[in-house]
Amino acid sequence: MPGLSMPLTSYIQDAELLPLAEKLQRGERLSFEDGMLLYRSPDLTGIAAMAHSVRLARHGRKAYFVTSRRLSYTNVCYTHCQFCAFQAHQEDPKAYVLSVEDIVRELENPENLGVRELHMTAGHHPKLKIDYFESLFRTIKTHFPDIHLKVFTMVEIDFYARNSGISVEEFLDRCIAAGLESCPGGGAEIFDSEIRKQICVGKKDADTWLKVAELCHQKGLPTNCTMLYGHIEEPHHRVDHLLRLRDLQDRTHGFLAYIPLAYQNEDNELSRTHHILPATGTQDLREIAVARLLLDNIDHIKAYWVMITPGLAQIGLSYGADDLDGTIVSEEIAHQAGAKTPPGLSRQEITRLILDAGFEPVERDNLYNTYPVEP
Ligand code: V47
Repeated sequence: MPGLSMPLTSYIQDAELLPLAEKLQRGERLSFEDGMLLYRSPDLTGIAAMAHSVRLARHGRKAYFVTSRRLSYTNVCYTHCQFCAFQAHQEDPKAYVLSVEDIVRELENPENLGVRELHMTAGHHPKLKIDYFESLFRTIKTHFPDIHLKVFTMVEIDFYARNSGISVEEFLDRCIAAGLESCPGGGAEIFDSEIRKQICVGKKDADTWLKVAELCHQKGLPTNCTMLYGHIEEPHHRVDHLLRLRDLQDRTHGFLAYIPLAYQNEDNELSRTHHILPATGTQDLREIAVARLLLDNIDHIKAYWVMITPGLAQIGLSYGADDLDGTIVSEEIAHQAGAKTPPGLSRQEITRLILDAGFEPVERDNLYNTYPVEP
């Protein structure tokens, strides 16, 4: 990480943070204890100053976004995560599976004109196997060769490989050959096993998520990574989670971006069994800043407007984030769990958010190739 030139210490009120600022100025890595302090300190402005300095050193005033389309090919899921409001059982009237033709028809819809990234994640459907995905990816790539295919959480890869009776390696090789180009970062939740037992009993463990991510990276398939915060976890679970991501990134350099996911607390089992208040604005901003400071080897930190609102995501650009994700068009996972944000934003709306916050909008694809943004 490059050293910093700003006199950071002048922004810091909490003297406990000064050694962290000095470490950053020397280009040194922060520790587990430093991470705990970042969650404990009341001096959010000081933390923001450090995160913003790191962000400026890495990206200047650039703020990235993508013209994207979000789709979930099925909501049928037999994993049963307690925080999820999207899942359905096969017999449920709201259960659906999109056919290859449905997805092609959807992409032909004029509202998807100019889409550079198709981001697809979904449930664990017991009837879908490798041939569905091969056919889906080949057909999309034939009809829309310019759309980047960003599909599957690590747990979907693990599930659909087993469901197809093949190894994860073979599943990945066949999907890559059919057109898969990267993977979203979801499904990581919180790596701590005791918390997982309470929020996603039955879901594969942290080691599986990390092992599949490592395999993807070894095969040259970049992925993103996430953390679900603001439910029953404690700060030490979050620091542990972030440092496990950082350790893997040291080995593979395969993570493109990290996205903190704010727990949406409606219409799911966790919200029925626990009284969990939604994260506040400062908590959302702190998550972005802490990630920027601890994840010194992951280039891009997203402020995900769907879960924290466009206005707060815009402010997140000054708390360490360099990316506002994308236009999305339609989103189900957060909205079914109570997100009150719009289903999508136009390119003009995202550009305006970035310009108003004093940053330079840069349109990108999922591999961070960039494209000119017309005024
Ligand atoms: O996998 C599910 C999480 C993920 C809830 O890679 C919930 O660019 C909050 O992965 N409250 C889907 N979160 C979103 C996701 C994502 C988002 C933006 C960008 C990228 C990227 C990835 O959301 C799921 C799960 O981990 N989730 N339910 C909920 N109630």
